[in-house]
Amino acid sequence: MPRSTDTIAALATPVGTSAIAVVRVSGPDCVALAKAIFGSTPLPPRTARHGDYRDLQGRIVDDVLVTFFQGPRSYTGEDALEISTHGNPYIAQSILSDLLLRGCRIAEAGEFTRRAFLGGRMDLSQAEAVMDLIHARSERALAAANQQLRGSLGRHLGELTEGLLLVLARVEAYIDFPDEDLPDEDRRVVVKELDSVLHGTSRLLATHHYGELLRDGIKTVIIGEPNAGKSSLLNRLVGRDRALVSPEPGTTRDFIEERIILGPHCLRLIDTAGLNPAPAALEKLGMDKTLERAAEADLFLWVLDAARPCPVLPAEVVSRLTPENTLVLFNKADLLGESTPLPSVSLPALRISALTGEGFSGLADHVVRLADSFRHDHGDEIIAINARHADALRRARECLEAARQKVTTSAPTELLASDLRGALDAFGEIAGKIDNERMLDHLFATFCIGK
Ligand SMILES: Nc1nc2c(ncn2[C@@H]2O[C@H](COP(=O)(O)OP(=O)(O)OP(=O)(O)O)[C@@H](O)[C@H]2O)c(=O)[nH]1
Ligand SMILES: [Mg+2]
Repeated sequence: MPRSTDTIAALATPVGTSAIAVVRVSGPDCVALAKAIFGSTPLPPRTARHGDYRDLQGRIVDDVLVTFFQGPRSYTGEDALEISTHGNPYIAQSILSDLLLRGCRIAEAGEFTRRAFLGGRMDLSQAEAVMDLIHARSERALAAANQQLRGSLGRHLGELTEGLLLVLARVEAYIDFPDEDLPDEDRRVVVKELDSVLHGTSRLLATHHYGELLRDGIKTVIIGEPNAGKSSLLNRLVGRDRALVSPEPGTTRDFIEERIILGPHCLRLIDTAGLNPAPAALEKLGMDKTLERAAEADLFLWVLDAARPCPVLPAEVVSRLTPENTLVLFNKADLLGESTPLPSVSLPALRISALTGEGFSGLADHVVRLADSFRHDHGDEIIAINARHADALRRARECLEAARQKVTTSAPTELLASDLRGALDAFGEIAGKIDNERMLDHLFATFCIGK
């Protein structure tokens, strides 16, 4: 990998007043910079040193802690400095301006991580995990990011790649002998090995949905007839009066979305306009939005007024409700006697009161169980691929399926090998074994400056 010739610097903490701020520097000039700024004794690697930051004019800007990381044992793999200043944006800015005068350049978004990737410190799926780690909003999302950062996805892909290389070796042995066809026995072995790689690929691909849920939050749509207590439920789950509540049916017109943490999960909780079988014009507009949200929901909380007969919901909503994605909530339980029977429904149901909080711990437990069931079993590991991984895996699967077809129809081995190489390239893309500057620009542009 080419070594960077320029030294980059950036603020690694948010701009604002805080206890400390950290300025990060990486590149070949770090040793010289440290010497010029902090005096002549070389900084010992990986040891925090207290000292005065003196700018080019010799003025003390701040007393700081500086840590020198000697390449390759640093985040980027290059020599690097981390300067912890008092958390005053003016101090951090003064230090950055001084570093620029001394020849550094301001880092681009994600450039430190990009250097770590280019320097072989991590593969691309691990670089993405750094982003996931920074943005993780829930215990499960954090666990998945931590595992990916430690190479879980890379290991799974490594196994698939090895399996595929064996197949390719078997097939390529025959390419040099055009008169000899792949013997039937080898053909059978190749099909078996391809099936195993295909199975592994599909298993990884199946985790994409869970990956989306972990990264974006689980879209949990609250539905039900007008006045059932949907907004009251949202307010109690959010912990504040977020939505208007009133005894008048048809209070909520537009949908209202709030993120909440429920146990180890992050939910995107969406309160909607009540589903009224005979809506007035304005109510109808609100209901259309409810139907749109329902079409893309991951989970449903169907709120009913426990004292009223079970309402009829639109067929397009009912067809989406299953025991795996829906919890029926008989609300207003406080108005019922303990022994009052509830209407029977064919979906899991609970008695709750959005007014008193009755039944909410059972509600939380049930929703957590439903959310956990989206996870695909990979033993103790949480694999949750992102859209880029899914795109590459889909292409790999297409190539593998084409290859399998060719083996069974005795197509020329060159063509078979070409499909296998296509699948290998697609696997390689996930770890970043490709030379695609545009893709890297695009990917690292989503990082923050200083990361
Ligand atoms: N007693 C009792 N009243 C409740 C409960 N939950 C909601 N309510 C009352 O029921 C009425 C309707 O509540 P909302 O939360 O506005 O109902 P909604 O389903 O959002 O209604 P729309 O937005 O009109 O569809 C309000 O007067 C609430 O105070 C409950 O658990 N017990
Ligand atoms: Mg409402």
